Formats: sequence, structure tokens, C-alpha cells
Amino acid sequence: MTDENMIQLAINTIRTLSMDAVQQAKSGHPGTPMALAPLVYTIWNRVMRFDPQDPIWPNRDRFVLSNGHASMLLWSVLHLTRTQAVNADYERLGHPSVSLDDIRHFRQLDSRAPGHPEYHWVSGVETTTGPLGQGVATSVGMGIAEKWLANHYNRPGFEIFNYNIYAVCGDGCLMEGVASEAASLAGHLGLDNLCWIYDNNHITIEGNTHITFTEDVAARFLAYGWNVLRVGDANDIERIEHALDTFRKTKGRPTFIVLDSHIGYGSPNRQDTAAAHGEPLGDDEIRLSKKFYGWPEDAKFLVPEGVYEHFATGLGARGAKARQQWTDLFAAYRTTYPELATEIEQMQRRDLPAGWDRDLPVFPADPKGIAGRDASGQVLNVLAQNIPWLLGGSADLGPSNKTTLTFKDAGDFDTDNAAGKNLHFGIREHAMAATVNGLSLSKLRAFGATFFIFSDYARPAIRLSALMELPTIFILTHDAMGDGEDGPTHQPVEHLASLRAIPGLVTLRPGDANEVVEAYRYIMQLRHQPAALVLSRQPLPTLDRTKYAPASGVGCGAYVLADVSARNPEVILIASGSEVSLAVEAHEKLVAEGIRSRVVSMPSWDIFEHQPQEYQDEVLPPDVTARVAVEQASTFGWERYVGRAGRVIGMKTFGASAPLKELQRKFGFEPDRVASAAKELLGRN
Ligand SMILES: Cc1ncc(C[n+]2csc(CCOP(=O)(O)OP(=O)(O)O)c2C)c(N)n1
Ligand SMILES: [Mg+2]
Repeated sequence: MTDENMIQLAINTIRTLSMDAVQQAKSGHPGTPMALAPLVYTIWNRVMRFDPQDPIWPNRDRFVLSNGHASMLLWSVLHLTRTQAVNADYERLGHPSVSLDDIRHFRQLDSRAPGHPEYHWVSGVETTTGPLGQGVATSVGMGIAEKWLANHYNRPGFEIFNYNIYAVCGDGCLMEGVASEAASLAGHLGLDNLCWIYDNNHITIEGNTHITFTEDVAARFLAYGWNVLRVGDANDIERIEHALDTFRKTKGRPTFIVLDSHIGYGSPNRQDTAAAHGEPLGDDEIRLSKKFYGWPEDAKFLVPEGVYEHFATGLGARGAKARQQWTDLFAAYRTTYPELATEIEQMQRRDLPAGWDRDLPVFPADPKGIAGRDASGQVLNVLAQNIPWLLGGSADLGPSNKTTLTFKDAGDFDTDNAAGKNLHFGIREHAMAATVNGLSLSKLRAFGATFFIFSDYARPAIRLSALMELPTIFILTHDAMGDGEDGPTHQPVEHLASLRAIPGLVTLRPGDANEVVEAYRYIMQLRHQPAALVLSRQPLPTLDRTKYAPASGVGCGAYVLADVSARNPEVILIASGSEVSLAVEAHEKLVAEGIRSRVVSMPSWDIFEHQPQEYQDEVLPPDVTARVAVEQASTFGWERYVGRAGRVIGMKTFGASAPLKELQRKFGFEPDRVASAAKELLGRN
């Protein structure tokens, strides 16, 4: 068989596996894999430095399938390259990531070929995609990460990091706003390690893009400062390879390749139609398409002889050699730069360096106190010095979020200083969150910050960080009505409930400066969970911990902060964040009146609910049903802690524009109101 025939056979294997899997599942997206098989073949078998034997080798090139509905492309290529499986502890498992059986069970329960690429589920998937635009936006974080890693760790003669990121996207990705934010940022930063390939097929679900998407996409990317290339025929692998070559030679800007393709290529009745996007072709059309490809018409899930070997001699050999060279290089690096090598190894395993929590501040009791965001700024500046690979930034609110790293040498990340630890995301919250995910997927410890209200603008990427099980950190300040005069557009109401509803996301709203320290202590030790740290704008009293319980209770999600001496309360006040000190004031009033009150500080529902039942019952004894929850947020969900008999002092409407004091009065966040709710429950008013 000639080389040319072998290449076509490999490409058609990707196509036919995709068609067969979708048909078998009776659902999925055959058309785009049929069109993009030559692209994926070229990237993987001719260009990428990726070793199927070790899909988490740190200096591998990254491949992102942003049009995640075309997942069969990925399952086919992971299978044909015999990419190996690894587990969440980064151990190699000695079996393939995606088996032919998985492909036969495409989209079925437990198959390693699910509907869309899922990072936490299938080895070789670099990021979860499916919500259009997320993949390309995340790839920008991967690009920033590579630049930072190269700058921080490479030494003369030791190019430890020098990888590239290839992201494939479709019309949908490029219509989504998040891709525009991300492309703008990548262009600004001149990320020349980043290449997006745009599947320009003029088709989306509702039909031809004439009805929705007629802008000049190439001109748009030129305006962003990208190098724009065009390949007029998605079947021309020489041209594709040439364009990818040009990408690798281009310095100082990212590359955008417009690839003209035909969705459902090879299907006589479906090619270039929206029907090819998301419907199985049907047995007859599959036969006709296979005939067009010169494929045995009745064969199903066929991997012809020689195809596995073809990928093994292409990607397999190239990747193995590259990884071996890197491994040798890294061994020499470890001898010359042992500390740096240790850092890289720890980072790759998501371990923390020794002494990561040294010098964390302890805040003395202070009735005037300090804002949550200010305490956070102090802690973050200590942690970022203790943990070399902790970095991040804000969506143009650094001075307000107090997330700017101000110590000597922290630096600003930009085109001239890829070692900077302060990232400036600009007013691009959604791309920021996706970028932070990309940094985290690259094993950096990364944070992104904005006002809590604008977590809405970032939510799809926050959700994905939880789905991917990434230890990203979202710092969300101005958590309630503390910015009073800004009014209801800036006052979060439903946001706590909304974040608490995301499975796996640790939402934390600390009540004073020492709780902020403990919140960070908890967050930093997470390896597979993201955290949302929700902080006040205004000063909160720093509680006297000689009088009240230590803040280390934060690590249990909720703890008894103040209690009567016999520990047999008749009423429990539960609060988070700025309302903790309010609850303490109410508690003191109640105690002065002879009422056995308890205050439970509850910074995190999620952490609390993962404690043993005995602990939960100790904090909230089931027989004490007189309970008042107080939180400057939607009351939604608090019934679970106060029960039907309890009270929730919270928000049932939007806020208003006024000084904070007036808002507290209007909405009932005053000690007397809390105390009187408690007394009402006890029938003592
Ligand atoms: C954010 C988001 N909105 C909507 C969808 C549903 N959806 C999946 S694919 C698709 C059309 C995508 O068109 P295009 O990217 O051009 O893909 P092609 O059909 O060309 O492969 C839509 C609307 C989605 N997955 N994500
Ligand atoms: Mg399209």
C-alpha cells in the first residue's frame, strides 16, 4: 500500500468509526467528524508532540476540541493512537483510554466515549467542551500558562517548557461572546504558542450561516492582532500541514486558520446540510458514504489492518522520542536546578510546597475590623510568595478586589514579562474564568477575581471548573449590599444560592478576617475542587477569639461560634459573612435577657454537609427547632437548616441604592430584628 493510500485509510477510519458510533447510539454528530478527519489526522499524526504512552507528560502539545459535539473525532483518534489511561492521582493504569468497545457504546452509561469530551472522565481530553466557546477560551489560559512556565523554569540549555496549543472550533464557538473576549486577550498578549483552527462550514443547527453569521471572521481576527491563514480545502492535508508549519514559525502573535470544509463530507444526500450536524445518517446513507470512501459498505467499527501501526509510527514514534528527550533533559535539569525541578514535580501532582502556609496573618480582635477583601489581599500576598506557581488576577477590579500581588518581583504578566504573577484580564469576566480553568489545567494554581454580582458573567466557566474537578479559585468581593449606593445592579441576591447549587464547587463566605485566613487554608489544600471565596467590601469586626471559638472551625464548614456555657441552647442563630457579627450582637442581647442562645457561623454549606452526621448534629442539635438564619442574600434554600418552624432574615427582593446603614434598616439586618425573631420563635416577645 502506498503512503497516500495508508493516509486515506487512516482518515476514513476516523470518519467511519464516527458514523458507526453515532448510528449505533442513535444520537450524536456525524457530519463534523467526517469533514474534519483530515485536519485531526494531520495535527495528531504529523505535527503534535504528544506521547500516547503518557498523556500527561508536562511538555506535550495540547489539543482542544472546542466544538465538543464533534467528540467522535477525539474518541477515534485517542483510540487509534492507543492513548493510555491515567487516574486522578496521575498514575498510569496500563490500559487504553478509549477502547473500541467504548466507541461501540458511544454516549452510553460508563463508556469512555461520552457525548462530549470530559476532562475528568477520559484521559487525553485536555479540557471539557460542549458549551460552545469554552474550549477556545480555555486554550488562552493554556497559552498563558506555557509562557509563564517557560519563563519561570527554562534555563540556558534547558528548554523544559516549549509546547503549543491547537484548538479546533466551529461557527458556534466563534459566535459566542466568550470566544471574542478570549481572542481579544490572546491577541493583546501575543500568544504565539496558540493556534485556533476554524471549521468554516457555513452550517449550524438552524441551517446556513447566511441567516445569522455573515461578518468577516478573518478580518475580525486580524483586528485582534492574530496571524490569519486560510486553507481552502479541508481535505488537503499538505496545505493544512503547511499552515500549521507557518503557525509554528510565527512569532509574537497567535495564529487563526480558516479551514473551508463540507459538513458530512462524502455523504451524497447530507453533505453541506444542517441535517449532517446532529442526526445519525441512517443505514442507507452510511452505506452510500462508505461507498464514496471506498470502504466495505457493510463493515461496522472497522479498523483496517495497518491503521494502528500507521499512528504508532507517526505520532507514537515522534511522541515517544520527544518525551524521552525531555525526560533526559529533565534529569540533567534536576541535577543542576534541584529546587526548580522539585517545584515542577510538586506542581504536576497538585501538591503544595513545604512551608506553603508560613507567615499567614493572625488578626487581633478589633471591633472596627477589616474588610473581607482586605484580609484576603494580605493572605493572598503571603501565599503567592510561599507558592511559586500561585498566580492570577482580576477582570479590571484588582484595586477593588484587593487581589493585586504587591510584593517585590510579583510583576505584571505581559508580552515583555511572561514571568509576572499579576494577570490583567480586562473587563472580560467570562474569558477570565475560562482562562483560569486553562491555567489550572496546566497545573498552575490560579485565581480570578471580580465583583460577586458579575459571577453571573463567569458562571458557565465556573460550572465547568467544578465539572472538570479543577482546584481553581474564584475571588468574589462586594458580596452583598456593602456597596450600598451602587444599588441593585451591583447587589448580589441570588448568587450564593446559585453557586451553592453547583455540585462540587466549594462556596465559602467567611465572617471575619481570621475566617478569611482559615478559608484560604482550606481552599489551598483542595486538589480536585474549585472554590468560590465570597468576601465583603466593608470592614467586618474581627471577633475576639479568646471569647468566641477559634476560626479553624471554618474547615468544618460551620461551627459553634458562641454558646451558653452548658451548651444546651434553646435558640440557634445561623449566619455567614457580614451577618456573623450581627448574629453575635443579637446573641449578646438574648443572653443578657437570660435566653440560652447559640451562634453558628456557617461559611460553607458544602463543607458542612460533608462532615459526619454526629458533627452536624452537634452544631445543629435536631431537637433545637427554634432557629434563625440571617444572610444578606436570597432566602432560597435556608429552610434546610432552619426547618419549617424557623425564620430566615434574608432578601426576597432586589436591593436598593442607598447608604449601607439605611439598607440594613430597610431590609432588617439589625441586631434587634434578629433578636426579636428569636424571641418570637420562643414565644418570649
Ligand atoms: C453555549 C452553547 N449553546 C448552544 C449549544 C447547542 N449547539 C450544539 S452544536 C450547535 C451548532 C454549532 O454550530 P457549529 O459550531 O457551526 O458546528 P457544526 O455544525 O458546523 O459542527 C449548537 C447551537 C451548545 N452546545 N453550546
Ligand atoms: Mg458550522
